[in-house]
Amino acid sequence: MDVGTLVADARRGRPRAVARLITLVENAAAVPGGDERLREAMAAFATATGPGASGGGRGPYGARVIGLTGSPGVGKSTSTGMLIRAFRKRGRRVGVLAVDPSSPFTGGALLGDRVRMQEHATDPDVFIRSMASRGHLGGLAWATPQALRVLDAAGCDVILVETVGVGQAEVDVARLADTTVVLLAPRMGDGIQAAKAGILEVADVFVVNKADHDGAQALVRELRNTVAPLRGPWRPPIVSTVASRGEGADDLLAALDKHTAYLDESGELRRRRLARARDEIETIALARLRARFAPEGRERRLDFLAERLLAAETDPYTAADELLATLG
Ligand SMILES: Nc1nc2c(ncn2[C@@H]2O[C@H](COP(=O)(O)OP(=O)(O)O)[C@@H](O)[C@H]2O)c(=O)[nH]1
Ligand SMILES: [Mg+2]
Repeated sequence: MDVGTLVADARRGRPRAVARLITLVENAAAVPGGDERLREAMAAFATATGPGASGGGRGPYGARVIGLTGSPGVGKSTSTGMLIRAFRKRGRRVGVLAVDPSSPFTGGALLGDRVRMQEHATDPDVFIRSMASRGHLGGLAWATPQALRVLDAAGCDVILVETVGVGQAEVDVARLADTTVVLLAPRMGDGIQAAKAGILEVADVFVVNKADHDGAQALVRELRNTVAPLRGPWRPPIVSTVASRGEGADDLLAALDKHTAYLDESGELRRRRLARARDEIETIALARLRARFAPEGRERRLDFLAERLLAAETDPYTAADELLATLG
């Protein structure tokens, strides 16, 4: 199918076109330099999703992007399901991007669309997609913003991004999201001490999930003591939930709304989206730069330079200059 048709169909919210475009993003991430058809699609979407198009002045994406992060097993997928229901009750069109390989959404990119989300499988206003973090172009940092553009073009009002529960991705989601939800749960180690370094700092909203378990109250108190001394205009609220029973959905939604209002009023939304746009451009530029070495035999060139550096025949700066000199 040609890109023009895919783009038009995606903008009509046709799930197959949305799925195919996200597959295009995923596959292009494995190709040095990306994919020309994807470039065409992104060009079409970038102008269509700007203020005044679908966004109505809401910024580069019309959709609100909400990131959910936290350790594996904390309840991110379950909470995502709870939020889908809550936003659907409000009549919102919801996109979900699950980038957690251990997520029940995942298990093969296409399969993941269906697993465990049967409830929403026939809902034309819910798009669920998992993404694998394969690829040479910085993986998800390269692919996720483009997948967001596809979902936005499909008219999603809200996009929930469930992150990989491990490694740097756990913190990196904050650079993609308007609002970052950090989930914690009791019995997951030693409370907030066990939380990955840096993750508490990126929270706009805290969720203490599994509030049906012992230790939830203590965890809330511990968090409150951590958050209390925080200065700045936004102090992250702490919401208790039992996601598996849908309890706390209203409180969570209220906290998310409050943060959205804060983002709007403070100008922080614009600041975050500018930072996101910068990241997006830089990531693509660096990937394209890297790809330009490839035809020249970058690997061979690098091997050669590495040998010389090891043999003390050059210094790393000169070697880097020589590598850059092979660029056209
Ligand atoms: N008791 C209890 N179990 C929960 C709750 N939320 C999720 N779970 C369970 O915890 C496990 C991990 O949840 P999941 O959403 O897959 O976590 P993720 O790895 O963060 O996505 C699943 O078995 C869920 O059913 C909760 O609020 N209470
Ligand atoms: Mg999960």
